[in-house]
Amino acid sequence: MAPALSRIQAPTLPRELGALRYQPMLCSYNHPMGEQPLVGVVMGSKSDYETLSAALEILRALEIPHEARIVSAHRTPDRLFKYAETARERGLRAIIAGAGGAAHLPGMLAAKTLVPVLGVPVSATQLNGLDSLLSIVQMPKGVPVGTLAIGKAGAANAALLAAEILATTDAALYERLAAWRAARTQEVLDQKVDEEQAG
Ligand code: RP5
Repeated sequence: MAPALSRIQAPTLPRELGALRYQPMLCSYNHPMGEQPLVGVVMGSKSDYETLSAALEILRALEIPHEARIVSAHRTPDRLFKYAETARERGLRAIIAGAGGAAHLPGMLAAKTLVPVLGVPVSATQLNGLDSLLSIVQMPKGVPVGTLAIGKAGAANAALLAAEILATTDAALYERLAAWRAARTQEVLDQKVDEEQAG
């Protein structure tokens, strides 16, 4: 785990990120968090956990209440419908859905709820996630799924995108996100190249 992920540092923004500084007047209302899950992380199989763990890691680091569930579109369709149908009343504000192969899970969830669905293609077959990417990204007009990159990078970005959605109405989360981004910038600013190693 990257050291900065385990603990959120004070939001000292590098000059490059000055524009990210939180401005209260931009936030018209504020929804501080409670204990109740705001983000649902759903995967088609336990075998997807390694990929989706990248999303869970980010949600934990940003202190966003969340839940993780295994829901298969083709093996547990009734569970899928129930999850999507109850998502809003249970307080979920975003759903991250990862699946491999034909990957119907994100699209079918999106078909049954207006809670935003962020799809993560998982590399699970001989096609290395390309099958899943095309399946998730090619939703027909009218039922959107926000599609991220294949694998762990996509899972991490799905969590960051969910956090950005929540931060539009949560000032404290905005500050934590700004700090997280600042830490990523600082990591690069601190990098040095050993010319011999670089070849
Ligand atoms: C998909 O099939 C799952 O999302 C998983 O990526 C893939 C393989 O599932 P298992 O055979 O490992 O259960 O439905």
